Amino acid sequence: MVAMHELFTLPKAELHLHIEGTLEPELVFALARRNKLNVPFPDVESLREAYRFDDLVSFLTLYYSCMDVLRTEEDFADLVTAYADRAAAQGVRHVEMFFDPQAHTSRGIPLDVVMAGLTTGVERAQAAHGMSTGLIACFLRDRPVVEAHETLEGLAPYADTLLGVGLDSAEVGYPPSLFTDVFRDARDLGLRVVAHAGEEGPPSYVWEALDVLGVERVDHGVRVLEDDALVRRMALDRMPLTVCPLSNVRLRVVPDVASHSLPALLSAGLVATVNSDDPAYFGGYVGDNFVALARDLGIDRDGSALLARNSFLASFLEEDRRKELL
Ligand code: ES4
Ligand code: ZN
Repeated sequence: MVAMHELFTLPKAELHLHIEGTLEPELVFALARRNKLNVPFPDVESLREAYRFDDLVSFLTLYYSCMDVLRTEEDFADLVTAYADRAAAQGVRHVEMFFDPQAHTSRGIPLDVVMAGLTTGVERAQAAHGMSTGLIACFLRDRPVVEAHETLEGLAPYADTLLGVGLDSAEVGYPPSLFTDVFRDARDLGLRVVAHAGEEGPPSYVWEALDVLGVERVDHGVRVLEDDALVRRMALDRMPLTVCPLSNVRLRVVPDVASHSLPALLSAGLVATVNSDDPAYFGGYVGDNFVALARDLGIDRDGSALLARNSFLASFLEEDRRKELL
């Protein structure tokens, strides 16, 4: 069996990572102290104990509540630094990082504070680890569509700093087509577009993400296997999927890693990648996801190398950097 250290040193790109989902309980308490805030848990252990979820929505409740400790530019910069240090130790050479502007602006944190902090953080990651980065702003699909439009207006001055936009939060009941106009405007600003689809939602949401939003990559997408025509379409287009095995287990999309459909996605000819999603909440960073796949699904050295290669192919890297990393 392939050794754990080999999977950690294997160079890879991470393409599905919510920076707010890297907030470890220790950092929640440290930032609360710095900002003179109360945490509604007595200590780190009891907060970590609360990281047990029944589904996506039960996770999101805790995820949005913990991020209340993120207040200042330095908080956002430190969050990115803590992630980059851990990710670099697990072989991440390039990351396309999601953030949720509305989760901050809706509680009174100005977008310029968020952007300045994240920018400082990614500059530090580049300097410390030679890690390249892209920022992807996600719209919260369970909030009013008009708010997504306002958010894109707020983001427009940062279009040069941003890689793209995405769509996340509670999926079922919020089909991608609600965001048709927002995504058209984002594409007009020259932004790359992705969306979460087919995590808990049906294959029809993936069709909409492709045909209506014009996404260039599908986040999660594990439910595409329920629709043969969709699988054929995505294989033919080499449309990448950002799969998050430990997330799928923790949010009960699948019962365990051993029954994950990643091998079936690869056999169907899809460009699947492995990612950590919200590593502080789901029990591991991207290297830990590779280790779980090796242990529980028997993914060997060649399989892991293919997944790492797919991560660079599915990235939005510029060609010189892609060649350097491949
Ligand atoms: C998320 Cl796992 C997942 N799905 C949808 N939205 C999210 N936001 C943060 N993590
Ligand atoms: Zn996600």
